[in-house]
Amino acid sequence: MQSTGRGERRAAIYLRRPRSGAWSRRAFLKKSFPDFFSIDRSEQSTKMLYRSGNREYSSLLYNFLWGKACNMKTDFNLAPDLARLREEIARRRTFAIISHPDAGKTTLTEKLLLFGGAIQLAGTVKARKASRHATSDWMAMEKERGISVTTSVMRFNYNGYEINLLDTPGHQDFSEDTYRVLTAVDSALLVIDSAKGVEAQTKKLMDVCRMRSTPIITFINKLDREGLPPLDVMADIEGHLGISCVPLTWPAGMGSAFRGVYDLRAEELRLFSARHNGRKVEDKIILQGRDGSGLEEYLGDAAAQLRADLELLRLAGTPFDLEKYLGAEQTPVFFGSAINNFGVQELLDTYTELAPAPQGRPAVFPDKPLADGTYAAGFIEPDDLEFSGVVFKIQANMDKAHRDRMAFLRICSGRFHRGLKLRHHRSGKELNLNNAMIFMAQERSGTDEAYPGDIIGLPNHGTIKIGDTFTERIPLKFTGIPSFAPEHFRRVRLRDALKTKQMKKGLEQLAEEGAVQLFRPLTNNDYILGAVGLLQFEVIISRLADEYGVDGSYEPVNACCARWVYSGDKIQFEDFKDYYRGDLALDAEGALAYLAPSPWKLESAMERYPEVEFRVTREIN
Ligand SMILES: Nc1nc2c(ncn2[C@@H]2O[C@H](COP(=O)(O)OP(=O)(O)OP(=O)(O)O)[C@@H](O)[C@H]2O)c(=O)[nH]1
Ligand SMILES: [Mg+2]
Repeated sequence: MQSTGRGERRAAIYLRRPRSGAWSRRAFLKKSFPDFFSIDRSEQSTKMLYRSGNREYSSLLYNFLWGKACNMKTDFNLAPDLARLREEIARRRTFAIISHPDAGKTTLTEKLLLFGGAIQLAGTVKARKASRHATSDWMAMEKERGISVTTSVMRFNYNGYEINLLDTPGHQDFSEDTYRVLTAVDSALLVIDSAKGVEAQTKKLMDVCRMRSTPIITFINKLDREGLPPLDVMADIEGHLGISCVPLTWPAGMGSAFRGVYDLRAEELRLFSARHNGRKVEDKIILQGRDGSGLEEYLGDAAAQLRADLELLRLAGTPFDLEKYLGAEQTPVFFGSAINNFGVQELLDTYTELAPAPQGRPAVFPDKPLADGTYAAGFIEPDDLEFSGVVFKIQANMDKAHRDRMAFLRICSGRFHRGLKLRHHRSGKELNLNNAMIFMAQERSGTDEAYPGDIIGLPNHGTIKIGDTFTERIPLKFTGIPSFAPEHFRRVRLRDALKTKQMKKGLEQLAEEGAVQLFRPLTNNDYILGAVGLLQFEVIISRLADEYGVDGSYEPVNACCARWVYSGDKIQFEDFKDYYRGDLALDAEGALAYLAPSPWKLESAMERYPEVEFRVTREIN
C-alpha cells in the first residue's frame, strides 16, 4: 500500500471536541483537517470520498474520526494505528487456486503447504488405506472420489508473508462456490494440465476473473507426463483466454525426458528428481547460466533444444511488466510437476513477491438511499481504520462433534481483535467476537488478531448468511457476491419416515450454504431441491447420510426453472397466485418462487401477468 505520508501527518493532528451543535460534522472535521477533508468537487458528493494528497479515503475513515471526536476523553493520535495496519496489509496475500477439474489444484495446494512449512509430509488426493490424504480435500465424499467438492481455506506463514490460500473445486457443478470465492481474493493461481491445455471450465473461470480484473499467475502442471509443446500451451492460453503469457521458467524436455526447468530471471537450471516420497526435495542441482557447458552434461540431447527455446524467447518473448500483470493483461507462467514437488518453491517465492496485497472494494451505504431507488456508493480501502468484512461462504458441520456452522468472512478493512464488537447489518444486532477462527482446511484454531485479506470463521447457528456485511458501526454493504439460478430440480424422498425432522434440519442447513436451494410447495409437504449442477444432488444425499444420519433418495419433479416473483399490483398478484398455486413454492428464506414446468409455461405466465416481475435470482439478502 503506497502512502503519501501526508495522510498520517494530518491524521496525527489532535482532534478537539466540538462545542455541541456549533458545527455540522463535516464542517467541524473540515475545520480540524482542512486538507485531509477537502471534499473532491469533481466527485459526486454521494460517493463520500475524501482526499489527502493523491489518496482517497472512504467515508469509513471520516465516520471513524467523527466517532472518536465525539467520544473522546483525551487527545487522540491516529498515526501509529494506521502505520501498523498498513504494514500488516502489505505482508498479506490472499489467493484462490482455480482450474478445470483434475489439473492438479489440490495436489499443488498440498505442496504449497509443504513448502510453506504448514505440513511436514504431503498427502495425496487418492490416498491408499492408512496413507495420508491431501489436507484440503477433507470431506468424506472428497476423500472417496478424489475430487474437490467445496473450497478449503488455509492460512500459513511463508517468508514473512501471511498467506490465505483457497483451494477451489474444478467441476462446473460446484462453480458457484468457486465464483463466490473469487470475489473474496485479490489474485488467482491458474493451473493448466500440460497435456490438455485450456479446457472448457478454464475459459469460464477466466471470464469471472476478467470481470474483476483479478491478476493471474499460471502454473503449467504435469510436465512429468507427455504433453503439448510448451509454446503450443502458451499460444492456447493467449488465443483462448485473451491474456498475454510471460514465461518466468522454461521446461527442459517433458514426459520421460523431463529434466528440469530453467529459471529465466535467475538464469539457472533446476534439475528434476522424482525421488521425494511426499517430502521436500533438497537435492536439486542448480547450474548457473545458459551458456555453461554443464548444460550438455546434465541434459544430454535436450540441451540444444533448451538453448534454441531460450534464444527464441529472448528474441520474440514479451517482457514481464508488473503493471500489466496487476491489470490482468499479462500472466507470468511457471512450469513444473506438482505431484513431484517440482517448480513449486519458485512458484511460491515469485507469487508472494508479485501478487497484490489486499485491495479495496466497492460498497453501498444502505442508510443513504438515492432518488432512483439505489444507494450511495463508495469504495472501502483496506487501510480504513474501521473494521469491515463480508461473508462469502457458509459451511455446516465442518466439525461433526460441534455441529456448528461456520461463516467465512473476508476482512476488507481495519483490524480485528478478540472481543471486537461488530454490527451485523442485516439483523441490526451486535456481535461480540470472542471465538473467531482461522483455518488449515478442516483444522481450526482461535485467533486474537487479524487484518485485511485474512479469512476468519465466525461460528454461528444459522444467523449469518452469504453476503452479510459486518462493520464496527457504519451501515455498509459490500456488493458483487453473485447468486445463481437453479437449473435442475429433484424431490427428496426419505426411506425412513421417522427421520423427517432430521431431514428437514439437514436440508435447511445445507441449503444455507448456497450450493442448493430448498423449495417448499404451497400445496403439499414435499421438499424440492434446486441446483445449478447435477453433482450437487449427489453431494447432498452423501452429506445427509454422513452428517445427519438420514437415508434419502430423489424423484424427478416437473420443473425446468425457478423464478422469484414480485409485484406492486396487489390484485393482479393475488390472481396470479390463485392461478399458479400448484407451481408456487417458498424458498428457505420464505420468498415466493414460481417453479415453471416448461419454458413455454413460463412465457405464457409472463404474458398473462405483465405486472408480475419474474426474477432469475433472488438477491442475496
Ligand atoms: N503425473 C502427474 N499427475 C499429477 C500431477 N499433479 C497432480 N496429478 C494427478 O492428477 C489428479 C488430479 O489431481 P487433483 O490435485 O485432485 O486435481 P484438482 O485440480 O484438485 O481436481 P478437482 O479439485 O477435482 O477439480 C490426481 O490423480 C493427481 O495425482 C503431476 O504433476 N503429474
Ligand atoms: Mg481439488
